[in-house]
Amino acid sequence: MANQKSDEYPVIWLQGAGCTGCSVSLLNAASPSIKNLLIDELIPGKHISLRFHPTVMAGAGVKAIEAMEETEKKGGHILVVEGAIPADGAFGSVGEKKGKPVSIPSRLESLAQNAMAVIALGTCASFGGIPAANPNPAQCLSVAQALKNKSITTLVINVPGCPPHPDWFMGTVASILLWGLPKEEELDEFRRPKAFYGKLIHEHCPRRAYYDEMKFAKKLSAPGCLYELGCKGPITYADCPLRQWNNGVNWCVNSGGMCIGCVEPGFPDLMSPIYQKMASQPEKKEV
Ligand code: FSX
Ligand code: SF4
Ligand code: SF4
Repeated sequence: MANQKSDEYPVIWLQGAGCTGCSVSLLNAASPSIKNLLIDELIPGKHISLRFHPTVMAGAGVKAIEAMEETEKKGGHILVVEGAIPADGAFGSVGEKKGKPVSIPSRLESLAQNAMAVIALGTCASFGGIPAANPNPAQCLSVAQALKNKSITTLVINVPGCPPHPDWFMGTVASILLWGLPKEEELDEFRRPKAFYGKLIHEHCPRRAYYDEMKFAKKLSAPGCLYELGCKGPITYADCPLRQWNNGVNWCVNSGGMCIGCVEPGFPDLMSPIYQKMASQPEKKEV
């Protein structure tokens, strides 16, 4: 259990345009579990204090917003953002000020100003993801782009995945608690921690021998490499084949599906049509 000598890291969790799958994925964390994260010391002598989370907090209404704003005023918190940032106005708000709803972008702006760091959790927050897919009706942006537009320079760490693996989030937070903010060389060109996103799926895939022998599956769940059915493993960087999902039970390719490139910038447009062989290797750009 966290004790009085334990260093406390306040965390505010903001939800924008997403499906809450990122939170659900984290709730399924096995080791450490969500209980370890919220109640125990994530690493000896250090624990996080989750001050605001729309899905899991017991509080609601004005009191919950006050708790968030008090934390914001003190500064130094870790801001976790789940979901893309829609245009100002009618697409979503978080609490009120003087009886008027506070839009998601304006809430992001004030919460990010004094934060120690921003973790953009999930592909929507990291790169725009599904809400920003063509025709992007709510004009969604990634967190990094939304902050850049407002000249806010707080460090943004992208932890993409639709949804992200719980370990990718836990590991990123644990690393901040242990060693402080990541150094530039620990993040890739899309601000993803290399520790989790440094390996190409295709290089560690158990079906790779089929690919090398050009033995391609004709349908999903059949043996063989899934490349001709549309697998995006050759352009996707994540450690899924090694880490696996659901507490190490299985992962997309091994379960007979394929990698749809869910951690990459431009997903899902760039990876579409999902169930079609890639015509060429698309160029990825941060949104
Ligand atoms: Fe996006 Fe989170 Fe995909 Fe969903 O809310 S990363 S749509 S799984 O869960 O933001
Ligand atoms: Fe590469 Fe996908 Fe084939 Fe695996 S199934 S070898 S990741 S193309
Ligand atoms: Fe996403 Fe591909 Fe990993 Fe599946 S294998 S979770 S689609 S990166």
